[in-house]
Amino acid sequence: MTISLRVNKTIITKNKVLPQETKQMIRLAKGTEYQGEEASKISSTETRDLEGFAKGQGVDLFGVADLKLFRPYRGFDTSLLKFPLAISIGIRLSDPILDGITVEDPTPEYASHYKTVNALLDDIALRITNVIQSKGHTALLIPASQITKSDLLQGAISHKAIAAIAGLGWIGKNQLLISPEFGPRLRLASVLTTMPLKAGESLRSRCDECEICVKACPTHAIKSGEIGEEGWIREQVFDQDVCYRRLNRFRDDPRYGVDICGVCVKVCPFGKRSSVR
Ligand code: B12
Ligand code: SF4
Ligand code: SF4
Repeated sequence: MTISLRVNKTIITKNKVLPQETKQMIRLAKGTEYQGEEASKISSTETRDLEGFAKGQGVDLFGVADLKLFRPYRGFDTSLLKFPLAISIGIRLSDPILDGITVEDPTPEYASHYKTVNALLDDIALRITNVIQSKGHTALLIPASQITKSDLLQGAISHKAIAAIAGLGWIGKNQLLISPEFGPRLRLASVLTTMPLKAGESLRSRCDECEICVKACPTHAIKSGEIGEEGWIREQVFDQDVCYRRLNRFRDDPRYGVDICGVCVKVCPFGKRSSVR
């Protein structure tokens, strides 16, 4: 029996002797995994292609995290670490909307923006997942904003950790991902995958002596701690319960209807740098 495969409009037949480059294309089309130098060349090209695709769909930030660097925390489902890599995507938020937030009023505009950006992230994460699956690899998208363990106030996996490992930014004192370009004024989603891709390198924190978010938080949830080499326990640096109670108050208000506050997002000087005044 003769098996044919269409690669870039060329029909290639299994019985024929094929040049090295063509063999590589067939393996790529089939999604075969690689080793060594060949693997790293291919993964760089594939990573650039996937980044180009994601940016064409509307993401502002794209990175790849090596999940060997992920630190499982209490309640985390370690079976997710069967995926060697995770793609982090980020969409920046609108500066005028963020600038409009006050301690008294997170604004209906931010509430609507929150929903739109979450939906867009989930949509693009699904498209990325489908591209990866069409190449024969496995991909699992983690939605932008889904609490899967309500008793622990946790999602399936931390988008911030994935983005930080991928080198898109650092985790600031406000416990948010701070990108050099947009500060914390962004939202994130992730796609866990087996596709061979080139992973990024993490950045060092640039919070230094700043404590603006610590002082601005109306519930005093932020405790001025920063991640160290040895990691940290969220509960030691952040009081998620008082923050969540405030978000719930706004969610129950028909003007907003979602879990928002955003003061610690608004005040960070790294985000304000991107704002046009
Ligand atoms: C549950 C949840 C909450 C809870 C708990 C918050 C918290 N800090 O954990 C509540 C309801 C209080 C909350 C509040 C808010 N949230 Co919220 N929330 C989530 C959600 C759904 C899950 C977070 C989670 O699982 N936390 C569990 C803990 C254990 O993990 P973690 O805090 O993320 O940190 C761990 C990792 O960093 C990890 N880690 C593991 N390996 C490694 C390796 C390295 C190198 C590093 C650095 C770290 C690391 O260590 C930490 C554990 O100690 C995420 C979406 C998601 N799936 O990530 C959004 C998310 C974190 N929320 C977000 C936002 C914006 C908010 C609010 C501003 C609300 C708003 N929209 O107005 C506030 C801000 C509160 C704050 N300052 O942190 C954004 C953050 C965007 C950003 N720039 O970072 C996210 C990512 C949603 C999104 N799609 O963008 N949130
Ligand atoms: S979202 Fe509001 S309450 Fe929660 S940490 Fe940020 S500023 Fe504080
Ligand atoms: S406001 Fe200052 S301390 Fe807080 S996250 Fe931003 S830079 Fe870091």
